[in-house]
Amino acid sequence: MSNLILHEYAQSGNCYKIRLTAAHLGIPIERREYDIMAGETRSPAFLSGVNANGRIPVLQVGDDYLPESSAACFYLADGSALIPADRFDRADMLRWMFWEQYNHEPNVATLRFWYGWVGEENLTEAQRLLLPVKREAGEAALTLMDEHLARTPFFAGGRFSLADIALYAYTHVADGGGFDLHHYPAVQAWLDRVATLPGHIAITD
Ligand SMILES: N[C@@H](CCC(=O)N[C@@H](CS)C(=O)NCC(=O)O)C(=O)O
Repeated sequence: MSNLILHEYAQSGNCYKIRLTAAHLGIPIERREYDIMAGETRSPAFLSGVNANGRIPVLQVGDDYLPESSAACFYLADGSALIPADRFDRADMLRWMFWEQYNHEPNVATLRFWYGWVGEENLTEAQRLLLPVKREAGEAALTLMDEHLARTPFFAGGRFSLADIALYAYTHVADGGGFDLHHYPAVQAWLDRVATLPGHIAITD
């Protein structure tokens, strides 16, 4: 594999997904930190050289740049046991990763960011109006996860996969967005299951 550099903001769950995938696979990655609160991913150099979309994470593979956390995890895990061999299970893993990006992250992670980084007092009027909408959608996502995990130990194919990594990243810190995980016992049991797997690393590592 070419030399790998992760352009990141370490506390971002999206960046953690890539580090966690690499840790499970024993793949070494060089890390380069950007201060998103200071707009470092919006500089002309970043936009023209790293990601025209102005966001981290970006996995640099040799001279090529791969934005989007799910794509980067898939690149690292291609051909490994983190991606199910069965055709249906592989598609089902992708289903949960797409769902994470559309139904989970924009609610669970956004509230964590608004409360923990922006600060409630600094929210715009538009953001303030969205607070109950995102709370309800985040709770719906956690409820759906809880119902699924009451029936199966992991998200896809009954085994630990990238779907679990993608969903673990922001779920385990959902309390930062004001979500009470005690309401979701199957999610809590799954979080413990994931955190005790060999190769696991914390978001702070
Ligand atoms: N869908 C993208 C989301 C990337 C994203 O939203 N990154 C945020 C941090 S988690 C960011 O770079 N924010 C800084 C900015 O928008 O300026 C992924 O999964 O990688």
